[in-house]
Amino acid sequence: MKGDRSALARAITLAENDPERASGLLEKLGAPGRAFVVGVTGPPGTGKSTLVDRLIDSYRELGLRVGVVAVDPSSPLTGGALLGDRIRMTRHTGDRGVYIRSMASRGWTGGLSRATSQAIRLMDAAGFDVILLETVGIGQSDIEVVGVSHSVLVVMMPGLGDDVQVSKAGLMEVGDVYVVNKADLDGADAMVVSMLSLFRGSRRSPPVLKVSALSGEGIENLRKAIDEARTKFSSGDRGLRLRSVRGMIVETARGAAMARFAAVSESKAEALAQQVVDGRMSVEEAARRLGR
Ligand SMILES: Nc1nc2c(ncn2[C@@H]2O[C@H](COP(=O)(O)OP(=O)(O)O)[C@@H](O)[C@H]2O)c(=O)[nH]1
Ligand SMILES: [Mg+2]
Repeated sequence: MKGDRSALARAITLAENDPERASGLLEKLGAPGRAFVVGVTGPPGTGKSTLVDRLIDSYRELGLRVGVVAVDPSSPLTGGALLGDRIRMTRHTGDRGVYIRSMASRGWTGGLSRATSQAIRLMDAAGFDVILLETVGIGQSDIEVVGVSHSVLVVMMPGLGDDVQVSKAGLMEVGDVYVVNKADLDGADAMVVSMLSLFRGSRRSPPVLKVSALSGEGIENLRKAIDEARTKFSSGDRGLRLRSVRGMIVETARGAAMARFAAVSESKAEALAQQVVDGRMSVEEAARRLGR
């Protein structure tokens, strides 16, 4: 809470390795809600990490302290999971106002959702003003992690096979701002048009913005779009706070339930299988017992 970076690093490692013990620590931190949390999701390769890197600069120019949680193990921001979380993108090393942390991809099912939520609360307690959460938007659980955010960016790029990807992956529901990145490539306008047509006829009409994370084009515009929510957040908007805290509760409970299930299933399943094979129990009954 004094902003000690090595204490923060150790606390996040604890959340990754032993979320149960981390819970004890988190309970002493008080209510979350100082930091504004921006979720960044979308299919792999659309430029999320590059965009996050740009947003770091943009918020630093405003004098804000920025924390980053990247659950994409291949993130160039963090040097990838193989190199470990000590390796930072050199551009930001030495800037005490930036803290970048990758979360190991192992344990997706065993509670990365909980560890991610915990990491964000730890960064919040450590005094960061803005927290950027990058997650790969492919599976349902990957996407749900952004539920802890006050604003969610869905990042797309030209030539993705447009609308199909977005609607299939469940990305239609989660975004507050839709970003068509790689505007320097052909097909960006067509992508914007097809994104807009996806929302025609739905109740929502979130902004669809064209940017190039590579050149920096459109980044200020994007930050201003995000700032609408940040301004609301800063003025104490209860709806935004509820939304993020609700996400934290859900992700924490989901992680705990998965961990509990993983712990029982191994030992119990074998015994139940014996009973099913011997014709003493149905698969359905065995599954009910296993889930209990
Ligand atoms: N042409 C172009 N390439 C980009 C842009 N943004 C990112 N890229 C490239 O797209 C690739 C994937 O970027 P990355 O940020 O790792 O994507 P992520 O998987 O969504 O995090 C990298 O080679 C980037 O250099 C952009 O605006 N224009
Ligand atoms: Mg990435």
